[in-house]
Amino acid sequence: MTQVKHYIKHYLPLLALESTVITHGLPRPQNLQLARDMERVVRENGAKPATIAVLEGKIRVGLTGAELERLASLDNVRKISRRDFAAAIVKKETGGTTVAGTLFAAHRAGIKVFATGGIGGVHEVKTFDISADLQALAETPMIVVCAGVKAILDLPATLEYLETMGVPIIGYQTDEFPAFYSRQSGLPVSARLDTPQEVVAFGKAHWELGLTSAVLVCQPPPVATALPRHAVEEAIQQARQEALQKNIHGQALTPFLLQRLNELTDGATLRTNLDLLLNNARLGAQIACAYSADLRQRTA
Ligand code: PSU
Ligand code: MN
Repeated sequence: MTQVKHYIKHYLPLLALESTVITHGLPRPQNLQLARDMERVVRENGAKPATIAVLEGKIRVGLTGAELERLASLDNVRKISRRDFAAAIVKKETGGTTVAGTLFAAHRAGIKVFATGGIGGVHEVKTFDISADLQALAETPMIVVCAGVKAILDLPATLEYLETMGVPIIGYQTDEFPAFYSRQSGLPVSARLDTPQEVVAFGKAHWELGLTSAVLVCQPPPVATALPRHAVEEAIQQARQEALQKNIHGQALTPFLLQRLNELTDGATLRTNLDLLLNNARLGAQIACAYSADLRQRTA
């Protein structure tokens, strides 16, 4: 039995982590460092990390240190959303799973809690592009910890879409939807919760009704590296403009925008991105522990 299966069987705390952030979202060498740091933070907070990816055509839930290192070093790997699994399998390819892809594989493996940086969402109307993350959130009963929607996206439109799909938007210790790099967006959440136990109780109430969507837990980026909105707004506009001019679209758009923002802000957005990923890994692990404690109590 694999370690992950052992954990599931005994209701021990597991936290799923995605890998597109490693293969496409962050530059080298910060990507490998971050992947290792996230796994460490999860362990320090009492849970087992399961980073999810596709390696040579096999869906893998939980990677070894060597596998993580190899994934972080590869060029031209596939970015795997739900539509891409079969392609990677039949072509025996390797790739990083997006939020949507990770939700699919983690749920299939029996994992209940997942942490990421920022989910995908609706891009500006000029580049009609709605992330598959949103549909996956609508259909997958898991707790997903994030810092909101990546700020390169249309936040109000993304919230409208999630509302239509019935996905609860939880503000973690906040009444406001965080804006990924910034703590404020001026947009409301659908409920505020303040502890991991409250999040678990909310998820149980939601799913016991027979509702089957994810519960999106939105935690603002840490105060120390959070950026004021006006400090990133100009860079976001410029990066979007360049993407339009260069005709960058589809799966390449989000990675392009993130990389350009990092360059335009002299690394400030990258620092915030790394920080919030670790912060979300910590909260994800705490929620995984609370979920596991609740399950063990119920089944004792
Ligand atoms: N969070 C980050 N950086 C990232 C991502 C999330 O801090 O790069 C990734 C996630 O894997 C998410 C993807 O699913 O960006 C969104 O891509 P798209 O907009 O093409 O669906
Ligand atoms: Mn997209």
